[in-house]
Amino acid sequence: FLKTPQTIGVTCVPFSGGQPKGGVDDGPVEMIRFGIVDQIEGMGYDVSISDGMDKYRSMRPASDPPVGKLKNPRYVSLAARRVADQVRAHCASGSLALTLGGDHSIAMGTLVGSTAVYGDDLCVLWIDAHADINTPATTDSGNLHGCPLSFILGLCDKQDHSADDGLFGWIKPCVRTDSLVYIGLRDVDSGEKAILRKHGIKAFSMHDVDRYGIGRVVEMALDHVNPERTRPIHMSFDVDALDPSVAPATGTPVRGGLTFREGHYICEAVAETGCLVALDLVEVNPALGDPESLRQTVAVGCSLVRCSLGETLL
Ligand code: HAR
Ligand code: MN
Ligand code: MN
Ligand code: MN
Repeated sequence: FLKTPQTIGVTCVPFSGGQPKGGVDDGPVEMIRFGIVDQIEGMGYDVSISDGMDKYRSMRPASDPPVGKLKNPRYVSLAARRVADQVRAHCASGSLALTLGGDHSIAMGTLVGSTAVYGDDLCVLWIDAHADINTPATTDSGNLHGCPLSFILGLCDKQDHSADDGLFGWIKPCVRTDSLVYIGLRDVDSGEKAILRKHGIKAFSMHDVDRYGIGRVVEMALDHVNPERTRPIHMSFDVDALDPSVAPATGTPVRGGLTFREGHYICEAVAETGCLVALDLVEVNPALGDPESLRQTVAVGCSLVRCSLGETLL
């Protein structure tokens, strides 16, 4: 694959159907308003933007009753499927696919899109306070932003969620459990812990960040999924991985998170590999908190994106 793409393909996904709080669908427009596109262009990249971001809102079905425990299942499936098409198109043209969310359920789409092009050579860095690996059977909340990885890794039982019409049948398992690594975890459900253990999925929690420091953690994480630094990387960055003092405007903040520098260090280290082919920046919710919380969170989101594209490398 082509290291360090010169074109960034941006997909804006104003979507909140994977969780109950409104406002996260305004994340992309706020990052655009803050100037993320101009900033990326200013770094010397060409930028192309997927069209029809307004369509995501109008895709909401008139009726969308739960399937099992899963909430808004048709809406999430439809939106993710569109995300997959848009991300696939960017990757296929050799662009780095940058997806601005929206809640984290959209990663079902971003990963289907990136793996459609890069296959199982692709590895995944999941930066999050949460593991987002609940299956339709283990989820308590029924919120699909807590579930994307179980679909992508092929961990859900067919009966779990396709009682009616195989709503998520278009998502084929596309990432191997040993191609995934987490950084930042600190709020993992007991059912999720069992899944991580059963499949031996590598995870660096905040405890590991405290113990080893962010430098060693990132090195160990990359060594696990990408030892030669030759595999394409998809980084899915949930802004709630950061401490709420750094990124307050998000739906499920958990204290004890990454500092401003730790978050940026991860992005810089990934940029340094030259292997980044897809980046998701999700769960910025401009509706939560005061205007200053909003400004701070949008600003840090944009800053993480720029760092992932190499802004701070010398
Ligand atoms: N584990 C919980 C659930 O499944 C909470 C997960 C949600 N929050 C996120 N995702 N922001 O990272 O409902
Ligand atoms: Mn998440
Ligand atoms: Mn999270
Ligand atoms: Mn399934």
